[in-house]
Amino acid sequence: MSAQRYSRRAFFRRSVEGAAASAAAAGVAVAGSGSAEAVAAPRPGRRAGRRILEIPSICEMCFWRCGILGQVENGRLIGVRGNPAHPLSKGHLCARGNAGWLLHRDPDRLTHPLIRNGERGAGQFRRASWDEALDLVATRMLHMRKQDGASAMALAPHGMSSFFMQSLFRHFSTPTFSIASYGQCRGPRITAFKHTFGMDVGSPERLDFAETRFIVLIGCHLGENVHTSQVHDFADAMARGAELVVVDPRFSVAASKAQHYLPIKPGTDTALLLAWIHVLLEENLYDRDYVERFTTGVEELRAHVRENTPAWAARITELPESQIAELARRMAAVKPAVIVHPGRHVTWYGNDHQRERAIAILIALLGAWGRPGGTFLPSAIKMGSCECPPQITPSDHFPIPDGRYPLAEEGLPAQVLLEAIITGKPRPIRGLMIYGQNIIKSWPRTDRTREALEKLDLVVAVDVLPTEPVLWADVVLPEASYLERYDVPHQVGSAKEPFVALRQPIVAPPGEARPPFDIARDLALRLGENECFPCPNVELVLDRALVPLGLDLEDLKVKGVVRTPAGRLYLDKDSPTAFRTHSRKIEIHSAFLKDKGVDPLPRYEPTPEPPPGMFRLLYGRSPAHSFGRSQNNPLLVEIDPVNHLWLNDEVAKKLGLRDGDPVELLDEKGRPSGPLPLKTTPGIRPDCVYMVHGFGGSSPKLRLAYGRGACDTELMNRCVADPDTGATGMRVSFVRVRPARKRVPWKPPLASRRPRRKVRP
Ligand SMILES: Nc1nc2c(c(=O)[nH]1)N[C@H]1C(S)=C(S)[C@@H](COP(=O)(O)OP(=O)(O)OC[C@H]3O[C@@H](n4cnc5c(=O)[nH]c(N)nc54)[C@H](O)[C@@H]3O)O[C@H]1N2
Ligand SMILES: Nc1nc2c(c(=O)[nH]1)N[C@H]1C(S)=C(S)[C@@H](COP(=O)(O)OP(=O)(O)OC[C@H]3O[C@@H](n4cnc5c(=O)[nH]c(N)nc54)[C@H](O)[C@@H]3O)O[C@H]1N2
Ligand code: SF4
Ligand SMILES: [Mo]
Repeated sequence: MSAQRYSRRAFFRRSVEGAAASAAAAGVAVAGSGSAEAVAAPRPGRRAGRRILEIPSICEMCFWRCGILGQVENGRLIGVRGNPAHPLSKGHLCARGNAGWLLHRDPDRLTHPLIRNGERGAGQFRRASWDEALDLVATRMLHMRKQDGASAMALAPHGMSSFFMQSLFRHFSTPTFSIASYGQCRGPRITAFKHTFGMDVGSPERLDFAETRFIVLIGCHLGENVHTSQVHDFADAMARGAELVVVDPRFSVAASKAQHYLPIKPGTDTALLLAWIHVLLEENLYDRDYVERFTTGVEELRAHVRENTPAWAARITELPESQIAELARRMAAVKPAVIVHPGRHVTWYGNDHQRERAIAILIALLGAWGRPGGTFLPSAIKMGSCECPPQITPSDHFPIPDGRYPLAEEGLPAQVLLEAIITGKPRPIRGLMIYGQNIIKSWPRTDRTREALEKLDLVVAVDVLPTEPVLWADVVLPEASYLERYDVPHQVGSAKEPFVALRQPIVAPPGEARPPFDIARDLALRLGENECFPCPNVELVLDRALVPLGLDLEDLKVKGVVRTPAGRLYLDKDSPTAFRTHSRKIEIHSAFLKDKGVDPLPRYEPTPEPPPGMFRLLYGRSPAHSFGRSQNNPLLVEIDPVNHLWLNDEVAKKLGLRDGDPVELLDEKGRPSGPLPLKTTPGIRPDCVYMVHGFGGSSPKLRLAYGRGACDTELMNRCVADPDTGATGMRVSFVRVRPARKRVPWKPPLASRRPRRKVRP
């Protein structure tokens, strides 16, 4: 079945079928030396006698990593469905997960190593052999290390497949990593929770939707932000009668389900949180037993928030004072069964660590950490030490100049990396390997990113598609996609049913694309890092890692996922009080932070306002897309072909713009965005506009993604780093709106209308 013949109806039917046909996993059998295969049960609408093998693996259309069953007929991948045995998907996949298999046969896939033969950035390449490409990378890396030291080669990794390359870089050099999942995503949350509770809230977040009575979403737009099981858990909690507060300048899908919608002034959430904390303390509504037993520093907090009254917060947030106070009381009435979702993409205004600290402290005051209906505790999973590659602790760290970002704990902030490339200070960085991260679309200030890319002596891209940063590479290494490779085991202790799942190849990669272990090991050998990968193949690595579970790779290939024993989910009165913080308590006031020169209690820091005639640029997710990585998928493009610009309807009227008009945005330097259709609505505040991130592709080699809609990142010519963690605050750019000068080049391209192209093997 080709992508072209795949109608939208069939697509939806597929997801419905997927949920229903849970019997299929029962017929598990091991097939010779190949992958484990299950024979699918006969399905309605399918020709009798078709033999479809189902191979369990893991989705990577986003980082939730649901369980999939890859369906193979006569050696060809014909689809995927949710693995009913997998705790994160329970037989369901979202639109992206269902459509993701088309990546395997995307006609624009990278299939051979490439070496640049034009200007840097022009995307002109010639085909090369793996030997030639890896020799070139290794020679240049060795040369740079000799000339400029061990931190001269940096890595920008994202996603599971980069694990092996990260290990190699730890062996080869001072790890100079800039990781999107920290710097542009969860960093301030990870750090804030670590310094409050001794650990992060986890991924998946350990939120106890099954027992909760009250949910607070701050920004976090569940329903548009889709993580299959979390959205299901959220919907179930609502069906059971949980009360929902949504705080968002935009009337999101979640807001439409809420009893209490708070259209907050952007960037002022910390003030709201401090006022809630104030009410809990002043009215003695917090969980006193819990706070006394498990926490430290509440008296300092009490003094600290004395002035942060609901009236104070009302002026800042532009929300009603009475509503602010009342909501704190309602939360307190059902504590500890309250989820205050810490959010996931939290790098907003550059004061984000303090906002996340305020959320963590609110959770502590409600006694909701480690308690039913709040947050449950993680379970430990004992895995083999993955001796191959052996994990080493680096002896050196890349220095961050001027004592900035004292809490930058996981990698180098992007701006420090770029500064070092551009200025050579505090140490020169001359090479960059971009591994599964689109640094052109996911880092603001694209001009600065491009300037840095121009300066480098070596740019290597390891990717599956010719996305924007790939065009800047000197050497392109095509990786096998998530459907075509093994990765390290996916161990999840932060679920109520902890588990270990396997990503395994469902089909062979196209052309000469190679799996990540092979790429990293072959490069390691060329760099003389022979001890980095003592195992000759990834199967052996996985076998060793699985030993403590009493499993070997063959078992896990068949099962796809195994449950591991759950630990204690909740704190109780006999629980030990030792948390993994410096004081062994939940740190409301943190002496450690104070020592580091960081506010020991959260403080509200205002963010600059848009000048007259301009709007703050806000962005979020479409349920049918993942950033830019889904934009070349014909089924997903059919569901959601273009992003819209949300603009307040009264404002639109004043500007003479109507719903559906093609508009464009101008950044602060007057540079226009791509055209996109206008959505006028009362559901957004007048001071901001909103669009979905990921559209507006600028790589002509991605034929479906190219030039469709507008790219939020191209408009972000400001970013404010969080002073504590260095994470990239990106809701600080302002834009103007005007009618589009160019026609909106958008025709809904039914997948069936997509021009037929030769599909490479
Ligand atoms: N379908 C889909 N789902 C995804 C992803 C995807 O690409 N596609 N990506 C996944 C990833 S990696 C992440 S990190 C998450 C991100 O998802 P979230 O953690 O939900 O991200 P946010 O940035 O909090 O959510 C955007 C919302 O914040 C609102 N907002 C903007 N400014 C403010 C403000 O100042 N205050 C408040 N209170 N709200 C504000 C916006 O209006 C919008 O509704 O989504 C994940 N889920
Ligand atoms: N403007 C703006 N910037 C943002 C965000 C935003 O909402 N707006 N969101 C932020 C957030 S929360 C996040 S998590 C980041 C996400 O940032 P990224 O991870 O950079 O996002 P993607 O667009 O998915 O880009 C991933 C790159 O990896 C490639 N890729 C996909 N699969 C594979 C694979 O299996 N192997 C390899 N080697 N490569 C692969 C894709 O082709 C693409 O080039 O962006 C952050 N930056
Ligand atoms: S939420 Fe969707 S895209 Fe993300 S892993 Fe699950 S099925 Fe895949
Ligand atoms: Mo993210």
